[in-house]
Amino acid sequence: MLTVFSPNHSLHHGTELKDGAVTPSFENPQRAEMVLSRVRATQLGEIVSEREFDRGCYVAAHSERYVRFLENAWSEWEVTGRQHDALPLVWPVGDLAKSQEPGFIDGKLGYYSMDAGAPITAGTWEAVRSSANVALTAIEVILAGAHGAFALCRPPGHHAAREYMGGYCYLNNAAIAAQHCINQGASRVAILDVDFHHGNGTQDIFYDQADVFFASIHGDPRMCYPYFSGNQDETGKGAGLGFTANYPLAKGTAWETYRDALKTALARIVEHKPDQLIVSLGVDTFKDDPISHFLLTSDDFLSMGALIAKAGIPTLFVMEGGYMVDDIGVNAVNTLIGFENAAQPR
Ligand code: OKP
Ligand code: ZN
Repeated sequence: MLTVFSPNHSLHHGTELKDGAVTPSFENPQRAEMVLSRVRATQLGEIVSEREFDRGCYVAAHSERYVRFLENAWSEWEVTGRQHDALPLVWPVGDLAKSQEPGFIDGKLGYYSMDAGAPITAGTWEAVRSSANVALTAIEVILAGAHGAFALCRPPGHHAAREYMGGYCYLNNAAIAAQHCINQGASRVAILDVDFHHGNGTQDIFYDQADVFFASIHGDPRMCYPYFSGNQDETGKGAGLGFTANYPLAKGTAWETYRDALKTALARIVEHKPDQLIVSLGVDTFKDDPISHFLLTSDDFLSMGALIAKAGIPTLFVMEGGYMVDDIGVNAVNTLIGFENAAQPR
């Protein structure tokens, strides 16, 4: 299987607030390098660089003004004389209606975010747009007839909604790839999100669309980040009603229970008859992940890949989370190898 990778990911390395203290983010550059070395070591296939796409491809999944905010945020922050990462500190919740965009960067940061987990640094925009270009380059390989491809994206994307960033995510790489399929003529697409955390951003982007089916398996939001979405009763709205499916699972879930949810989600996906499947591949469901609470083993990822292959749909894997850096390469690539070994070439 072909892998698309951009070295520009390393331009983004931020901090986060952990238990009230500023620390280096769990979402660090080493993550992508570990996955890349494993792709090489296992000879998964060719590795190519991303190509350029115009911003219209990002605006297909986000608002124009949000993309402009991301593009300009660091320079607007820097000009105020601050050097540390730009982090939001105030949000327009409840009755503080989001009627108009603030004129000052500190206001904009809150206006366009769900949490303080997506720091803006000097290299963030360059890394973010390269990550989206990685996903777009890889989906074009699928559109050209490949049965599988791997977008080694970093930063990840699934918490990024049409108009906000959060949880290490800025542009929603999987959503951008999915909408690209539709814009290139696909009738229906499905997105399967197997990251430990609910893909609230992807859900937001496609919530009222019937052409993109979204299924997410994740830690129950009553106990797990992002807390405010991912319940089973969230199934879409308007024309999109019935085209979102959530499978929240308890902390401590291991493979057997996870597998049943995965089979159920895949059955719904097959029923949708998508032309393409995009997998938001977070491997933070791993038993030793430092910020998550499922118990999957490295071998379970082989089984996961095989089950996904059995759906028989051309599949793009898009890298999302996974924070046990020592094992992230094995776990991500095991999913791809499991898929390859079980896939029927077209
Ligand atoms: C991004 B992805 C919980 C802290 C949560 C943010 C997690 C973002 C995860 N103790 N911090 O879905 O892997
Ligand atoms: Zn995650």
